[in-house]
Amino acid sequence: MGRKTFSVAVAGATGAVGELMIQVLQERDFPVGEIRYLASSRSAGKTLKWKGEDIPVQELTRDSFKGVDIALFSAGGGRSLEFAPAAAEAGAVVVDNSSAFRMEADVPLVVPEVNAGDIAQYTRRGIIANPNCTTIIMIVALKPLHDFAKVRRVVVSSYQSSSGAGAKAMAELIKQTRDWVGERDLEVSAFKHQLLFNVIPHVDSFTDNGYTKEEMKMHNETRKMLHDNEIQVSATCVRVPVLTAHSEAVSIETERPITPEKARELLGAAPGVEVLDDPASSTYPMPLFVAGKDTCYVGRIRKDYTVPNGLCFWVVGDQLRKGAATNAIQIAEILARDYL
Ligand code: NAP
Ligand code: 3JN
Repeated sequence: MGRKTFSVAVAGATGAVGELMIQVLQERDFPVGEIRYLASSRSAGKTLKWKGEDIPVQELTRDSFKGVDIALFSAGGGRSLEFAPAAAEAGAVVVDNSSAFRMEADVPLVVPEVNAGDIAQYTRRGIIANPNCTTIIMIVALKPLHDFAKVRRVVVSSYQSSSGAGAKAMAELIKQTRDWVGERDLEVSAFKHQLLFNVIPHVDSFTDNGYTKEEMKMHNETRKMLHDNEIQVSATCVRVPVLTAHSEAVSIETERPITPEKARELLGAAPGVEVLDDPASSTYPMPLFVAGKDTCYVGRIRKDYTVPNGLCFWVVGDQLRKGAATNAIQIAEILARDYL
């Protein structure tokens, strides 16, 4: 008997995350029977490859999901709100990359290395939410430390690459670089300010408490996935002139003490994480070398001498891969293996 296959739709197929989801489905040999590419009317008629074959991109509509088993959404929150319920209604299980449903009580928010068991809750709405990319990269490292020492407080600063804001934002940083070299005026539209030669402490919009939405996602989503509403996360999210992969400087306070040696041992054994930590040889993770990888890399592990049970570390992950596409496909793999 042949392997069971699934009809898979990719909504947002022409975007940075969508294109990578298509690539990751192929890399991981996901059992796709039929593939359907969906995007805006602007892209209708274009073609994208699937295993060497040209597949037309269709306009995303409420009628796009007949016969679809798994619908992977990365077309922005507005499109998720409008079309994900229609996809679920048509019988598909939606894996949604946006924040549209992440904090809804009846929608599981899942990083397989952290809370794969929550996937079972998908039957309530037919939707599983993929967390925010910056949160995913932090939580894969936080989880083994939390299991051992119970994390109570996190202070994190992110260094987020331009592709986190989409394909056009990454292209703008490249163009700013070319225009600067060519002594031409620089165009600024993807971010509030020029990113080249700059860092911008502003990711997503500001909320009433002075934090940005991106920063509050890190707090709220971490609590939901760890099933712990007492953990406190104070984040400062910063855009830096890097093309791909987000870096994060993380300081944690734990209930029980944890030594750097124990943290290195736990992180070394944790799924989805690799330790790169040898200051003597200038070895630590950097986005230039993490881009394109599915693993999140941790280094600079040290005791935080300013608090009793404190630990600092540095974690870097490709936000388009583990932060979005790979995490979504890992969820789809569990659905295909255990539920569908
Ligand atoms: P992107 O490169 O700008 O791509 C956006 C995609 O959405 C394109 O395929 C676009 O199609 C489609 N789209 C836009 N308006 C549409 C409409 N009215 N109807 C149907 N499709 C429409 O953005 P991205 O970086 O891939 O991110 C997409 C979403 O994924 C984000 O909004 C966010 O919710 C989530 N996400 C992103 C990241 C990240 O690191 N980038 C990480 C986690 C989650 P056209 O090409 O036809 O315009
Ligand atoms: O800016 C980044 O580095 C990550 C961006 C994520 C993002 C961009 C637009 C909308 C999100 C997200 O995943 O949280 C959303 C969203 O809220 O859906």
